[in-house]
Amino acid sequence: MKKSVLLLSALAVLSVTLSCGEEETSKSQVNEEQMIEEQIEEDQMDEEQVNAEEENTEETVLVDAPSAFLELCYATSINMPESSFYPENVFDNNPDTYWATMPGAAPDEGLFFSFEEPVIINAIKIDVLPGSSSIEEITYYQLYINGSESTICRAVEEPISINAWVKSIFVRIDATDSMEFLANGIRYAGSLPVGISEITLLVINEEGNEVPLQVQPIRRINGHVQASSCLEPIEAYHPDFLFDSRSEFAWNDGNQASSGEGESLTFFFDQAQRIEKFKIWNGYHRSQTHFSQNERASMISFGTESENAPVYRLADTMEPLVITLNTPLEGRSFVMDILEIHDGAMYNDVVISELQFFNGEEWFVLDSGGSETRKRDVLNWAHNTYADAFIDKQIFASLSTGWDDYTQTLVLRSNGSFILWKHREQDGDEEIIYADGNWQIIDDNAVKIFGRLHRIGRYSQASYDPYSGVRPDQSPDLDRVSIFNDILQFDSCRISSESGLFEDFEF
Ligand SMILES: [Ca+2]
Ligand SMILES: [Ca+2]
Ligand SMILES: [Ca+2]
Repeated sequence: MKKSVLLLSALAVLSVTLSCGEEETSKSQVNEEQMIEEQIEEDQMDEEQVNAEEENTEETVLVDAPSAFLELCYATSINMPESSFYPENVFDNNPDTYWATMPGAAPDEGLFFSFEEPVIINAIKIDVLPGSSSIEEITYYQLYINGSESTICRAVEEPISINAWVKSIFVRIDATDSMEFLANGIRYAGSLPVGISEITLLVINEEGNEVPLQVQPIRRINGHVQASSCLEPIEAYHPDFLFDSRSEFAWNDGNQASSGEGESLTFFFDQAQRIEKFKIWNGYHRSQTHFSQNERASMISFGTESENAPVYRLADTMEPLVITLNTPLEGRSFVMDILEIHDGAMYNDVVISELQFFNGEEWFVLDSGGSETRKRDVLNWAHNTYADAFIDKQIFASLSTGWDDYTQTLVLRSNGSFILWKHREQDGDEEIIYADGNWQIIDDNAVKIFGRLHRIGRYSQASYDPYSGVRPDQSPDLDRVSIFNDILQFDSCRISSESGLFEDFEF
């Protein structure tokens, strides 16, 4: 609870009304009507674009059903084969398809999605998979609406009230059916995945009725991407990260001594594609610090391999940029040449975080299937080391002495990402550490973690009355995001931080 209170006050930027099971009054009717009119237009466009050969044809939207395009959609953990368990399965109106985590992965895993334009969402209904011999059941989850944390909700069948403009939602799994609430160790020690079959977003349609929003996914097209160079370790900066829907994972050029001018990306699709526009998350979106310290592309060319490609200028912003091509292109391969860059304050690496293409009807990305190969390599390594005990599992540690209390969790995932969270309250001072990013193997007893470190601290003394729940000054004394790395040493029962970032985890 302390965690929720502090995070809410420190992180909440947008005011969002959210409650588990309670109804709230709605927002501006005018805005709703405008939004619905736009959605109707989108629906009519979609209706014209129905292709009988494409899958999901039977779920194609009715003319009067409000719809919205996804901008990003990813899951922090995906079971293999990944193509069977993609997060988009929660939006296909089919209860038999679902997103599932890697076996044993549950607490702190989640599913993120954002819309191109904010949508007024009345309520959200999340259908978790019931427990069985092959599935562990989710019992509690937490919603982050537009990045703001809400209270933890029990996984029930009834919709949860939202009543707000929604740009993004992250559903974080908090607890599962057979989880034990240990003070230290792996609290979900089983080896089953958890899953969600459907997420239904309820909106008000033109007639004033509550109806499900038809969510339009980003299509995945098979192919591969080749970069002129890639920073080591490649598994942390791979060009596949251009298309993983995670804006904080990016491709970095590999020539550290020289600028990114002259670097290039070539996109190969298994079948010919039409491209009218592309959307680019230019620079490193892991944090504002990552963005400014690395290079961004300022001028690029984009075309098919056989022609003189037109040149486009890119603004220096963390907002995604939509570039309409001078002439629509068709082909199986396309080249993006980086001609000029915006200087990085620290590094000579040009970075692009995310790319999408538009074919006139829908947005699509390139799916190489490479993440599964990299995941299998990590699992093979783990199976021969003590890491086998904790890979993909949340490790929990806590201590409470009255004057020094802490809680911390760590997940090292087989997909090469990690998340570390720590809350400490010591003699009236409070500090939260939130770190995430990539990790790489050093040897059979050590890994290196690196990425973003967010520290929030409040060091006021006796002025806080814990019973009032209100602080005299809500702004934290420390709120800093930095680039960091650390070495984690591990053996058969313990993980330690070389830099002292966290207390030892035991498992
Ligand atoms: Ca489904
Ligand atoms: Ca990415
Ligand atoms: Ca470079």
